[in-house]
Amino acid sequence: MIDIKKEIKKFKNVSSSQDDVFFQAMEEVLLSIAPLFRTDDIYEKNAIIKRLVTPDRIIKFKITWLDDNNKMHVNTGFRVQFNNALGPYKGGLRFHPSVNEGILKFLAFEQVFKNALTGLPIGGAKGGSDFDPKGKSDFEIMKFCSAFMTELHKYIGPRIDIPAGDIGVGGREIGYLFGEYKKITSSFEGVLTGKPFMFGGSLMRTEATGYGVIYFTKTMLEMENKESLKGKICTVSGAGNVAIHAIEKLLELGAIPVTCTDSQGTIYDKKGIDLELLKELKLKKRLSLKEYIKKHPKASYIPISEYPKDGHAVWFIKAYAAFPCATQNELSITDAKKLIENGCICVSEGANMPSTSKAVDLFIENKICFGPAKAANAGGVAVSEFEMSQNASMQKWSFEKVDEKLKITMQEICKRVALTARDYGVPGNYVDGANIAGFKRVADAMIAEGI
Ligand code: NDP
Ligand code: 2IT
Repeated sequence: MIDIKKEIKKFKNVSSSQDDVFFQAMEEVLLSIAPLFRTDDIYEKNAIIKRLVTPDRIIKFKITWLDDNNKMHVNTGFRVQFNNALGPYKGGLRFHPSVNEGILKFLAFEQVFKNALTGLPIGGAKGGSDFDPKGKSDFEIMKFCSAFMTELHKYIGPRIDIPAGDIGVGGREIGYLFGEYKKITSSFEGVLTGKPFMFGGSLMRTEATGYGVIYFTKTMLEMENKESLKGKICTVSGAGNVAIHAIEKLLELGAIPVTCTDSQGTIYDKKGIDLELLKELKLKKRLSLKEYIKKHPKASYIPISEYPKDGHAVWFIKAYAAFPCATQNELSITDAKKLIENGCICVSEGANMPSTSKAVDLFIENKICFGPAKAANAGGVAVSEFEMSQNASMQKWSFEKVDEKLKITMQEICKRVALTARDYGVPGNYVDGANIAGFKRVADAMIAEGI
């Protein structure tokens, strides 16, 4: 019988330093699915582990573009097409200076299981570039997106691979990418999701990930017989697409989200975050969160230079529930200890893998209601799939219809994960539940398709 721990060690020995995050994601999945290998040899016979942790292909390309002063720049672009057993490759694009092959491999790997959990016919992929959108003019963003698509268009298509947004890529970037794809191919088709509404975007795609996290959490709290979020203090990290819409839904449900963060600092506003101001600062003007206290002098701004050692200021604030919605590994073991010490009963991940492995283990040990990213933040990609359906059938669904379908999808994911955890003897462990449920869908499809 296969020894999962030995398999993990083998992969660790051959992985490069860039692969740290990929290894972290892979190890968690492999440890969760170990029990499946004890009762049945079908996965071992079909070499499923090796096949599942190896991406179908990694595409890497050069992007040359001109800034507003006609200075030439070169960046690297990637698309990791990980697995298409369940449907065409699907997943976002990230534009951030930290992007490298290892980060995109981890994100694409996670996407495979996340997309499987939605129950929708989509495989997993991720892409992006080390391009830094900060401080760039609209024209520079447009020129970069055009240059990026000049290469990427060769590898994507509405039945092949459908990219969307992620960090640094929102409606503006998807619009420019779509425009360039159309120009090169002369084809108006649903090759990207998260498009502006006027040319095929779905209503609610912008809100979907953040709203979805809160719908998932609401169901999880009900299933675990915990008090609802109404009237409760919540902490949220991030100040981008996911964080803003998680805060919006929390406010709608009567919760009190008191924080948001960006890469430079944390805002703590005891009265509850001023959502309109946050949207104006981050979505319209793309300014630093520091500006928030100009209008709300009683709120505090904590710069990163004042963060606790090995920790993040946002997780040191007392809260009933915490929602990490910025980036990977932003919640350390020190943060997890502090959250638990301060009486936090729920952590739900809007970002991809925001909690370190040790933090996750501590949450599980302490029976915290923990919603892992691949389940809790699947609402974004689910609505992306709704956008693909609308494009394919030339329809436009109402906001209410998409919202209702999103709600049902998040409830179903939550229930599927909870029931799987119960069936495999780990009730309340949504990490194992999500990994096992996602794995079974993908692995069974791979076996049915042959090699
Ligand atoms: P945005 O680019 O809209 O916002 C990202 C936010 O996180 C910004 O406030 C940014 O700060 C902050 N941030 C980014 N990188 C870092 C970093 N290295 N350190 C500290 N802060 C950082 O991205 P999204 O909101 O779309 O994405 C946030 C997370 O959610 C990511 O993990 C993404 O993979 C995940 N996700 C996104 C989905 C989507 O539909 N967009 C779907 C599912 C998951 P600053 O403003 O200073 O740059
Ligand atoms: O991490 C994610 O799920 C996303 N960035 C969204 C992917 C998508 O295809 O909508």
